[in-house]
Amino acid sequence: MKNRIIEQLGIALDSDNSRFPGLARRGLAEVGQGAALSLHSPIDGGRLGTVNQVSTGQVSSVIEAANNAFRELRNIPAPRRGELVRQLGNAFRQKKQQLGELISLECGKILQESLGEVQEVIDICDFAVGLSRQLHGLTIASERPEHRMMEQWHPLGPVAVISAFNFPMAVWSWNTMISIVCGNPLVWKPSEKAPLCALACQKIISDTLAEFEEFPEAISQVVIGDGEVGQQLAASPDIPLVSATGSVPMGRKVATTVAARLGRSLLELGGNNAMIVASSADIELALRAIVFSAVGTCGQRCTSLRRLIVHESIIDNLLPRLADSYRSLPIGNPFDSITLVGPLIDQQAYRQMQQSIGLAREQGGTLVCGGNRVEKAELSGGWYVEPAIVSIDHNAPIVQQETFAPILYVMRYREIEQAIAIQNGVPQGLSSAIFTTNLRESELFLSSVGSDCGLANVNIGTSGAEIGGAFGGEKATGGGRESGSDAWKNYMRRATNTINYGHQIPLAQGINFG
Ligand code: UN1
Repeated sequence: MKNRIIEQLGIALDSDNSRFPGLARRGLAEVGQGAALSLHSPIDGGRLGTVNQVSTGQVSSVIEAANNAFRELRNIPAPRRGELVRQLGNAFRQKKQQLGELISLECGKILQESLGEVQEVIDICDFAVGLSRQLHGLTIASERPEHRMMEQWHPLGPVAVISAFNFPMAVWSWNTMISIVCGNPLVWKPSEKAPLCALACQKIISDTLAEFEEFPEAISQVVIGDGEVGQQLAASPDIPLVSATGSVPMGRKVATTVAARLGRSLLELGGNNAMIVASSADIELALRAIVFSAVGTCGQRCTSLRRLIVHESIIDNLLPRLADSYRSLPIGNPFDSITLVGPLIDQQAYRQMQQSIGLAREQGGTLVCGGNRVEKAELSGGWYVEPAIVSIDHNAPIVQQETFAPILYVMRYREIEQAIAIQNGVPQGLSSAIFTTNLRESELFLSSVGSDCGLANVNIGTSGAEIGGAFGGEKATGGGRESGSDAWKNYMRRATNTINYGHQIPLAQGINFG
C-alpha cells in the first residue's frame, strides 16, 4: 500500500527508488546535501524511505531564487494568480483520496480526518480565488483641498512557511494559496516528520504550473531540514514574512530571530484549549463535541480540547458518561474505517504523555480512565494509546502546559465568572468553547470580559474551525491570524498614497512654512 500511495502521487525518487529529494521546485528535485533522514510510518513503524536534508548553501540559493521569482510574480495580475490557485484547487480535488491516504500513512491520522484536511486545502483555494479579485484598499478623505488619499496593497516578497506534522497540508495551504494571490513566492520548510506530504503538494504545484508558462519556476520551493534551516530562513532579510506553526518554544526562537532583523512573523503556536460546560448545557451535544475535540487526531491538534471546566451540579452525571464513551473508542489502524483514534506520531509523544499523566497524579489528579499503551500484536510497531481523562484541581501546575497527546483534564466550577477565569488562566490563548443554553452566559463568554482566545465558540467544540474565519490566537499562541477573513493583509505591503491634483502645496496640520 505504501508504494502505491507514494507512486500515485508521483513524488520524485532517485534511481534506486528509495531516496526523496530534500529540495524541490518546478523542474528541480535536488538531493539534499545535509544529513539523511530515515522516514517511518507511525502506523506500524514501517520504513517509508530516506530523504536527505538541505545544506546551508542550498537554502541560500533557494532564497535567492525566491527573490528572483518575486520580481516576476508581482507583475502578474492578481486575478491571473487566482486562476493558478483555481487550477490548484481542481488538482487537489482530483487527488483528494490519494493525498488523504498519504497523510494517514505519514502522520497516522484516521482517513476521514485526512480527507477533511485535504478538503481544507480545496476550500482555501476557493476562498483565495475570490480574494484574488478583492484585494481592496480604502480611499480616505484628505484634509487638504484638491488632494486625494488612498491605500494600496502590494505584494510583500518571499514568504517562508514552517509547518508542523499534525496538519501537514492544510496549514501550508492557508499560507500558500493566500500568498500566491497576494503575489508572493513561497519557501516551505515542512516538519521533518511529514516531508512526503510536502513533496506531494509540491508535485501538484509543479504539474499545474505546466499550463502557466509566464509564472516563475521558484514560485514554490520545498526545503526539507531541521530547526537550523528554520533559523536560516528566519534570519534572512530577503524573507519579509515568516509564518510558523508549532510549539511555543519553536515559535519563540523563530520570533526572536525575525524580530532581531525587524522582519514580520505570523505565529500559530500552542493551544491548551478549554471548554466550559454550564449547568444549562445540552449534555448530549456537549458529550459528542468533547469526544471529537479531545480525542480527534489522537489529541494532536493545536485546537484539541485539553481542559474541561464543568459546573459542579452536572459533573457527577457528565464525567461517568464521558468515561464510558472513552472506554468504547475504537483505537487502531487509521486506514480501518471503524477506527476513531489512530497512533501518536512517535515514541517521544508517548513518553511526554506518560510524563504528564505522572505529574498530574503527583499534583493531586485522579486518572479516571485511559492512559495505557494499546497492546495488540497488529499495532505493536506504532504508539497507540488509550485517550486519558484526569480529574484535577484547576490550580495544579500541569494544566498550564500543553501536552500534544490525548489527555483531558476535567475540573469543576461554581460561578460562570470563575469558569471564565480558569479558562483564561493559562499562558496560551488559541481556542475555547462554552456549552450553555443561557443567553447571558453565552454573551458574557463572547464579550470583552469573556474568553481571551482567538477562537471562542458556543455549543461547538474547540477544534475543527472553518477556513473562512481568521485562525490563530493570543498570548503565547503568538498573535498571528491565518486563513480567512482579512488575514490576507498579513501577506501584503500597505502603501498610503496622497495625491495633489491642484496648483498649490498646502501642508497638512495647517502648517504655514514661509
Ligand atoms: C492545527 O492543529 O495546527 O481547527 C490546525 C482545526 C483545524 C486546523 C487545526 N481546522 O482544528
